[in-house]
Amino acid sequence: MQMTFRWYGKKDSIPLSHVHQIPGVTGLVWSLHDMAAGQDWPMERIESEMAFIKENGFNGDVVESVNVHEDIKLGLPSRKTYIDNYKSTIEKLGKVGVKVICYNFMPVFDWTRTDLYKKLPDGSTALFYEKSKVESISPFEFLENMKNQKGLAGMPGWEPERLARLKELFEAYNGFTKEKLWENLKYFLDEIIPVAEKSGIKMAIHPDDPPWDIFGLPRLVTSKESIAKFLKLNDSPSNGLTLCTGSLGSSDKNDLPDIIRTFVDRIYFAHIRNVLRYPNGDFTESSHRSCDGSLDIVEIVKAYHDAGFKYYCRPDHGRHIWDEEQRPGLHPGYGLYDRGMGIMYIWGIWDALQKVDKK
Ligand code: CS2
Ligand code: MN
Repeated sequence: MQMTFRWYGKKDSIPLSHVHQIPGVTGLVWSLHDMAAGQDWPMERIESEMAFIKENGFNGDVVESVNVHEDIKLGLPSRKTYIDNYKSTIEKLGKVGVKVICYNFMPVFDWTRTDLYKKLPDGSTALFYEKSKVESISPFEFLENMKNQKGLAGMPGWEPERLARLKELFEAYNGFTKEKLWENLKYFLDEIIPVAEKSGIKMAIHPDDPPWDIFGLPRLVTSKESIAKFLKLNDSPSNGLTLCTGSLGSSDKNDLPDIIRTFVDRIYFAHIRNVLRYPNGDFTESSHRSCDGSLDIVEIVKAYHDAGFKYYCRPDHGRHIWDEEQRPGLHPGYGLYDRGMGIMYIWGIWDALQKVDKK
């Protein structure tokens, strides 16, 4: 297993010299965060970002994300241009040695939370989802409430250009069915997967977060059954998964170790984090430790270990601890300290299992 760390580019508030001090991190997970969904990424920008990553002693094997334009999800005639741009971006990323591209196919909103700095009993803060808040208000009211939260504009999936079109997007999705979205996803895959194959790239879809429909918008990648359906849409080994335990794990219906064991051959990117679910459907992100949340991270890491998992892993989100919410320019959920501790917990389990294996 290769450990990576998500990095927001040269403007990231966390110095790379600090990332280096987390044991065993060999790769930075990167993107050109200023590119709008649907743009063809310029080769010079790709090359210079990759060169910078390498000069700093990391690999840039994993890109998260190349975002999918809404017109592709909606299946509009204009998707042709956006799919062509997507293919061209895949080819260029392949040329500089990228191995895995993470993306998602969630309509309108990427991950959704109601509070970015919810206080936990230990005084730290974390991303929090209050079910009744999302279910009782319109997406427009929801957005108004969220706009006041520090750091939101810099979060992937919540870019101001995307949100400015919210009304228009909701009109476009009016009456849009899950079947139609599956169809458009298959169309997209059949177009891009052959290009990924030729470019030596594994495409790795990120599951929907949370894994259920919100604001009347259909969501697809939410469970074991839907993952099986997704993989069958296009059987190529280049059509794979980012298995995010925290996203799938906010539903108590998902048995994560079982899901990992079932699909491990098609998992190219493991996002490992814990969530604490409440009986009313709310959930908060928690420390990685198994006893701090609802997910058994030990069993999750064991599932990867038992399968001899060789691909990439990252700790996904962390809490904000040691006053880190005051770090200027912090991306909520992406501080240094708790992600660093998450990595050490994952390595701790991994190393212990290695040792047991050798005995
Ligand atoms: C999130 C997402 O849970 C996560 O990994 O931070 O924003 C994720 O990066 C995208 O959904 C992947 O396309
Ligand atoms: Mn994730």
